[in-house]
Amino acid sequence: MTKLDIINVPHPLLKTLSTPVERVDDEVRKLLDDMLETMYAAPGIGLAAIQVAVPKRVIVLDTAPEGEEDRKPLFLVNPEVTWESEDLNVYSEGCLSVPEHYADVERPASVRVKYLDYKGDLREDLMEGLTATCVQHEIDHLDGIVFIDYLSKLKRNMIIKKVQKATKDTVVL
Ligand code: GNR
Ligand code: NI
Repeated sequence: MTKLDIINVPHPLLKTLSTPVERVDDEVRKLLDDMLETMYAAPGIGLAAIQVAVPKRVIVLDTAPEGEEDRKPLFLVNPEVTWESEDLNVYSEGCLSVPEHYADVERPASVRVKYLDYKGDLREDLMEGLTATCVQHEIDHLDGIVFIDYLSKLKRNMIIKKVQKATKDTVVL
């Protein structure tokens, strides 16, 4: 497995629409494996392929607490929300492409998601709680949306400036 580099805002790729995968072959599975390693190393609870500069509709999730015994990663190819609850949830979201910034985002509390799994089988699952929040955050990435897009232009621009400054100041030893 290979740990990949994560791109940060305002990278133009983070605004692009990712393309559906035609079939889950070994190349897609290799991408899923590398994304999982990258997500665990970050560490994060979700990752969309576009965050590692690959414009495919592929995401990985694992919302189990870090250090938990048997972690259960979810691999989702071509995910689609088929139902969303009327009740909403507010969660203080973060993003590996917007390091060290957090903001409240309101989303449906539960969603049903249709997707192809690691084997390429079609599945549909009900997701709730943090998993529901996270899967919607990841599907947004596939549509070129980052959580800061839900904030005011002023807040968004301030965060982008801070991320740019922080990454410019990073000295590579
Ligand atoms: O690691 C992550 N944590 C998180 C917390 C609240 C809501 C969404 C997330 S996803 C994020 C990893 C990431 O950037 N995925 O795209
Ligand atoms: Ni993110």
